[in-house]
Formats: sequence, C-alpha cells, structure tokens
Amino acid sequence: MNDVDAWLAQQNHAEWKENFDQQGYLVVEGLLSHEEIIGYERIYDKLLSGEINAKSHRHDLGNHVDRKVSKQENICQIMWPSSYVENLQEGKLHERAAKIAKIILGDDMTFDFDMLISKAPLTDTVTPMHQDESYWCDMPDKRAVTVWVAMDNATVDNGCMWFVPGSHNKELRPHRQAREGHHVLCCDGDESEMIASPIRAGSCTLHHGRTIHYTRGNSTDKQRRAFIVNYRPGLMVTWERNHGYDHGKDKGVQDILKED
Ligand SMILES: O=C(O)CCC(=O)C(=O)O
Repeated sequence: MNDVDAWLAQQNHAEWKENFDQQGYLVVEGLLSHEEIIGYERIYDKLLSGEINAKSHRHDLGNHVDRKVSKQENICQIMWPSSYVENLQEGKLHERAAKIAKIILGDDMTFDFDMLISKAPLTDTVTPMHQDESYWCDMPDKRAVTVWVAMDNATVDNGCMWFVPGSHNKELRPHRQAREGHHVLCCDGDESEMIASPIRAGSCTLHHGRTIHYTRGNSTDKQRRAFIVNYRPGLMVTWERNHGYDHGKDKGVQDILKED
C-alpha cells in the first residue's frame, strides 16, 4: 500500500457517502500524489498533442461557440483514453476512483467509460449547465458517478466545476442543444444556485449523473486539464451495451477502420 492508498483507507467513508447522498457531489483532496500526477500528465499531453493519435475519439465540446483561438478546439474532449494507452485502466487513478465510487454508491459500481476534457489557455468557453443523464439512454437504475480529476489546479478563472447542491434528488430538467445542430446540451439555470469547487491538481470532485453542473471558460494563460472516469452498476453497463450504447467507443473504432 503506498501513502495515498493508506490515506484513502483512513478517510471517513460514512461522511463521504452522507455528503454525496445529500449534496449530489463530493470533493476528495489528494487522489494522486505529485509523482503520480506527473505520470498521468505525460500520457495526457501525448494524447492532446496527437503523439498518441486519438483523432476519431476527439471532439470540440465547445463547438456551440464560434472558434475563440484559431487552429484549436474551444474545449478538447477525448473519449476513451484507456483504449489508447495500455494498462491505463489498471492504474492508480482508475483504481482509487473505483474504490470511492463503490463507497458512495455501492459495491456493484463498475467502470463505464473515461474521457479527457481540456480547456486550453484563453479559450474562454463555458461548458454549459447540464445533467449528464440527459446525454445517456434512460436506464432503470439511475445510480452513476463521474470522478473529475484535476491535472492542473482548477480555479474559478480556468474552469473548475460548479454544482447545484441537491439537484440529483429532483427531476431531470429539460435539455436543449446549446446551439442548433450541435451535440452540446444545456438546461436552464445560473451560477446563483451553484457552488464552485476549486481543487488542487491531483484532487477530484465526484458528481451524480443527475447533478446539475457547469464550468466557466478558461480565461487564464495556462491550461486546465481534467481526467474523467465514470462508474455505474455493472448490470446497467451491460444494459446500455445491449441497447447499443457505449459512449462513442465503437463509433470511433469504425471511423478508424474507414480511414484505413
Ligand atoms: O470539464 C468540464 O468542463 C466539464 C466536465 C463535465 O461536464 C463532466 O465531467 O461531466
């Protein structure tokens, strides 16, 4: 057991669960040590720079806004990094995120998908207010948690997460396309009902699939990178795959095959 694992084991798990149950989100400091962050940064930057080619799983999550800085996405989203990097899913980030997911939502929580969302310097594009559930198919068991791990200190000015406390226990708000014809969804709401969660690099926030959340744009001259892992009950992962839904994994593979 290394220091972080020992630290995780000593935390007040009942308090984590209670906070998550009540608020629909949770902050966990220090998920990764400084050395571990450096290892993940190497992988992250190879995916961002294209040294590892993830082109067919790469999207502009900020394409609802006109391009802010030429030649780059407003918000870079890379789905399924673990399908590009051998053994990534067996690493400390996934291992610890899965442990916390099980503590707060039950032992049947299983890995569903992972992604990277990076806001480059001065791209200043918000991720609009939304509930993740609005992107997914309507599953019988709604338990789901997103673990959002900061690779850089996440601040209000570079795009830390904001949450509407308790929104996971209310109805799903109606969602619409943030811009007609674009994939990005949004719902009504504003910052006055939200709480900002600035965190240090290596720390994480966790939110329920129904918790309303959002991030401001990155108006700073440094990047804001997040490594994101999602968990839901194993039976529901099977359910969604049986209904043809794999969070874009296979679509990406089909695109690669078409290129060959
Ligand atoms: O990183 C962001 O800007 C948004 C992240 C998000 O919406 C999510 O992880 O569900």
